[in-house]
Amino acid sequence: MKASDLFVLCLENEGVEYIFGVPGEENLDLLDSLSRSKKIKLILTRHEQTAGFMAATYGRLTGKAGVCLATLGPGATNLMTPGAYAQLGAMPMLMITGQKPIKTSKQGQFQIIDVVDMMTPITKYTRQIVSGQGIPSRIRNAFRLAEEERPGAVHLELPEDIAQESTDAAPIARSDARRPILEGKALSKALDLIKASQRPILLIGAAANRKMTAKMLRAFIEKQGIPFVTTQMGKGVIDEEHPLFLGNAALSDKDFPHRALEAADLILNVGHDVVEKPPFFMNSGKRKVIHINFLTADIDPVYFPQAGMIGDIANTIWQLNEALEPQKHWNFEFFSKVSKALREHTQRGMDDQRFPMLPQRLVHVIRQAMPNDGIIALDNGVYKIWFARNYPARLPNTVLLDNALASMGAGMPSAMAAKLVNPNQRVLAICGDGGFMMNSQDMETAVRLGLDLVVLILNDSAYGMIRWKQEDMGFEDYGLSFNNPDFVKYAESYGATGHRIGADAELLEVIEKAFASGGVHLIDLPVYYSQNVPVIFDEIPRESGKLVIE
Ligand SMILES: Cc1ncc(C[n+]2csc(CCOP(=O)(O)OP(=O)(O)O)c2C)c(N)n1
Ligand SMILES: [Mg+2]
Repeated sequence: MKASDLFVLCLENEGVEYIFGVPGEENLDLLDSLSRSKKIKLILTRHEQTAGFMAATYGRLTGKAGVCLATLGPGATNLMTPGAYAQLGAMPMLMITGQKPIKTSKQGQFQIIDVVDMMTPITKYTRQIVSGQGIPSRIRNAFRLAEEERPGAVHLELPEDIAQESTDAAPIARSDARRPILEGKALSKALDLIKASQRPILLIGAAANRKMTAKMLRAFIEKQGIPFVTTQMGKGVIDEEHPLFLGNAALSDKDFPHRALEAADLILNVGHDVVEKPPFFMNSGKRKVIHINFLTADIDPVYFPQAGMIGDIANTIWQLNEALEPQKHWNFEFFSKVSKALREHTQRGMDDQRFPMLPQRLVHVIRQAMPNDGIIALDNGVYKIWFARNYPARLPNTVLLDNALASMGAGMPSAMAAKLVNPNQRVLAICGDGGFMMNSQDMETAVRLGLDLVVLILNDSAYGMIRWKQEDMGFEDYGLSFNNPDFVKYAESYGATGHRIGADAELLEVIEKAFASGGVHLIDLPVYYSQNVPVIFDEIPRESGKLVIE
């Protein structure tokens, strides 16, 4: 068999459904083999970054490695950002790149950089395939590593002459190894700590979203009555309308959930790792932390947990819930105050209909437009903080945001992948005018794929997030404003539908209509960010700081 045919067979064997990419000359043998696959669909994009973000999001939502494809040199360098996005964000993804023939080459160093080496710092595994015979084991190992905890990016380089070889090797079957589970002594040590604590709290992070621990955690919270805080990437594991919800750690500190974490004497940290911006610092030494995760903790100056419960998270929570009874001396009075104050605060601005729109109001309108299972996919900008903080996520993986690499440009591609994976759910991309324009060319891909997708552009004609930090640091307003294209005409030129919002009351109506009519819609919404600094840096710290433990 031709090696490139075997390569495709091995991908089929892994259950691959899509390859997202931009092929180059060096991928043509693989492309030809792919053209005969009945199981894998090639999704051509207009930039490798889009392909990578889509593959990573596919992996994030399914737990199966998403696959993207690029050529050597410039194609491979364009995959660096989504590679880092998948790696930091723990999203399983395989990047495949081509290469000139490795045995003989007549082209000198034209387009050649050491791609395998370049991928080293942003992958779990990066290899050049040097023989057709090696294809099955390389692919199997790449998928195993991408998908195993902690998931991430892997890379394989398939050179032209290897793709053309003939080989008699065959795919290696997927192994069904189970994840290790919590060991008994770790359970009893954790039980001692929890029983001795006065004010335990749960922190729910990204890893709890990965493997659907929602059911076990819900049962745990119901039986024990321990309140919880979510991290940005832990949103939705437990319904954020739950009465024991104490807020999302969207800001770095001094918000209501941080006050709760500070007041706790024991944090049960479920699935948070330090790649996501830490919601609490351990250096005060006042609080104990139990690290509940698939793997032991990465130690950091701000994170060095005293105990670990290592193993499959859902199983750990189940074991813990069986062995533990709610303790009479647990005191959640302060947490109740936090809960009340948080709820009061997040109501503010909800009904303020001034225009351009306030982010607080925007979040409220979008929550009304989205059913519980509707998915919002956020790019990176100021609004991400407001959505993380004020948008109650009702179900797992319905708020797709990136609080790990926090790259601009991923909002619309991740929404596109979410729609492919969940064709029956509403999917809304929410992007700044800066972030949207970083990959706006792939509107064409969304239209070509016939996706039903609504993209909301928050228009402040600026890199607002940086402008806001600039203001907070006391600098002059400089170097962060730009002009935008006419987004309505821009959408139309792609065969999509464009809308411009001119008043508060129009937004909900336009979104409803856009979802009802199907196809790709672009909505240009003017936003007003100038309240960010007083609210985030003054009002929230002041009001949350008033809460005291009696
Ligand atoms: C690829 C990339 N470049 C730069 C940054 C730094 N950065 C973070 S937010 C931001 C501005 C975002 O502007 P926009 O998308 O318009 O959103 P806004 O904050 O204005 O709502 C920048 C430049 C980044 N996170 N990612
Ligand atoms: Mg902007």
